[in-house]
Amino acid sequence: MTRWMLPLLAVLACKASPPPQRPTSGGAPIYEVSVTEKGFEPVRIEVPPEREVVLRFTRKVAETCADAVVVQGDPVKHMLPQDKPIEVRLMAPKTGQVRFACPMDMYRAAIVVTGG
Ligand SMILES: [Cu+2]
Repeated sequence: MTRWMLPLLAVLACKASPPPQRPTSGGAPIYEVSVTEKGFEPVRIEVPPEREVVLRFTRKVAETCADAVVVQGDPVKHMLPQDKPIEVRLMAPKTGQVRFACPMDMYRAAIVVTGG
């Protein structure tokens, strides 16, 4: 290593930025949702208005009828294989909530718009 490289390395080291508060996927905040024996956890996820968000579902139990998730306004039934995170992208409305549930509509949860 030559002498002139040392200041350059110092500059590069300083450019390391702190990690974001919440992990993002293409700029959209990611919210973790687990599927347990109780169903979806958490059942209420507060999100900012009019913003694309990502729900990352991880099914942690083998025996559950929530082996898929249906999101209000989304015609696709998203299969949830065990222990494999599945990301579902959706748009938060201006106000109110977007519900999601197992295909039988037994386990229910929702993203709820708060603040601004
Ligand atoms: Cu169900």
